[in-house]
Amino acid sequence: MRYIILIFLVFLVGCIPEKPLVKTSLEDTIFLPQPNEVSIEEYGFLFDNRTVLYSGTSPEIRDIANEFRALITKNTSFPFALSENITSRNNAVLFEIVNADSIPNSEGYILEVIPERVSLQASKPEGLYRGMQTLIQMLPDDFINYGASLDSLVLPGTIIKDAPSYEYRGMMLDVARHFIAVDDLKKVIDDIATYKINKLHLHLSDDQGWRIEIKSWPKLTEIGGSTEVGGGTGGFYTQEEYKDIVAYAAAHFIEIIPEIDMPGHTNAALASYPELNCDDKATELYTGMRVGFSSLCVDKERTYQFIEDVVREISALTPGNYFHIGGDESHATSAADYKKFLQKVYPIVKRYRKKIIGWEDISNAGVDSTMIIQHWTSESIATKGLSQGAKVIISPASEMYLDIKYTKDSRIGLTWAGLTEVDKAYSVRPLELFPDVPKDQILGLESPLWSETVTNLDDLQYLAFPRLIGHAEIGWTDEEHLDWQHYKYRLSKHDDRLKYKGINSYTSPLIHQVD
Ligand code: TNX
Repeated sequence: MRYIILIFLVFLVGCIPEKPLVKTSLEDTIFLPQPNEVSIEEYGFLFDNRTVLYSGTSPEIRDIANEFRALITKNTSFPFALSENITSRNNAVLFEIVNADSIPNSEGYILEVIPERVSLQASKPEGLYRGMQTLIQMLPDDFINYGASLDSLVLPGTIIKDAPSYEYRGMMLDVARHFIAVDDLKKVIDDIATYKINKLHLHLSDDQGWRIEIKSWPKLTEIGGSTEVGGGTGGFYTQEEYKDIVAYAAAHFIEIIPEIDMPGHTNAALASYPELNCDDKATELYTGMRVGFSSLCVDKERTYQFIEDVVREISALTPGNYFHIGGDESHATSAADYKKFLQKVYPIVKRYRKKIIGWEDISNAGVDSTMIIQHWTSESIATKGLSQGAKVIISPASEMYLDIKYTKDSRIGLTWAGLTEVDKAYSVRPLELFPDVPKDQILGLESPLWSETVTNLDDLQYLAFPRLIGHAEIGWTDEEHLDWQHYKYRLSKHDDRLKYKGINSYTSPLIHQVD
């Protein structure tokens, strides 16, 4: 009897039709950023009714796998069942955590697409998440963009071994000059995650607005949050909303970095509380675009209580490692006061166990090797900070400021740093900027979007895309693989995906011209 069953089973297995081998190429696949090691396999992976998705038992990885599953099941009739335990490595899509010895970088991953399986491996969930973005970019355009219902779905054969060049790959949004609503912020998070960006720095306070609720200083948002550049109604994030943003970003493996700019860029606070001013008189709210006219009162103890309260409340809401203290353009503070002020602020931030980031200007007040300076305009000031052991985030205005106009005809944007077409934005090379600095002192890159001229999501997207995509590639892809012609070609083929995602990007003549 046993034999009969066995023979029957062997017969059954024999009846399952072999999956046909499908020849594929990577020709139509557009990677942005370009992975660091890509090899081509002759045959791709064909999904069918019996393809199973494996995630293991960790809820974090199940969530990542489920995100991929949702994409596949939306446009196919395949059940693509999710299973926690691996029963077969055949006809399977596997999301797996492996030992850090084989994939040391926490964001690194190995993606193998062969006829038998799609295997995505990483040593940490963030590596799987980054790898999943690569995998999504391999899905056919018709499928992703137009939701074409497919009976056959093939992923091109490849083996990709990938890891980021820099650990810090960020975007900054100035929510102070013009407020950005929570839903718009979430849309931005969705979109930047595609390009493997892992930090979102929020510039939460400036002369024109204070944008985060501080329970011990409620007038900051009541008064300081009530307007913006141009005199609109402004706005602010309640602590609950901020927590929601932090959680939403974390689900995209993006860390939120809060910035409270000080001692300058503080008019909104000075207008909210008379006691923060040396003369005890509140300033008027400000809705213009000038910089460098405001300063906290450096000699008052109350100022440091204020800073401590703000740092304490925001740090408690922010699980990430960093706190950005601004420190730029403090033209209304004397050099001596500026130094005195920052030397008192550093220990406050350190007490809340946050790593200090400041604009490169803080190098003038002295920095140490636990701190990070953000380079934006002066290589010599940044070099001063680097020689004191600080690390640097690269954001040179002329290549990386997303608020600078593309051409003189751009409908919005500023021009103080020149004009930044898409090719210029792609030309930043961190190692060339600071050739004498070891690579590990360069933490990474960040693209700031100041919002003096940005009034809505359309404006934001127009200035950020596609320049941000180029910066994301420079942060991820090793310098030896960066190539403008190749990038330009990929960007030109990427337009449809941007449109499909509802990203109102700038169409540059440079990208669409043939040369
Ligand atoms: C300079 S960059 C500033 C901002 C402005 C920006 C406009 C920096 C640290 N400060 O206050 O919004 O230029 O491009």
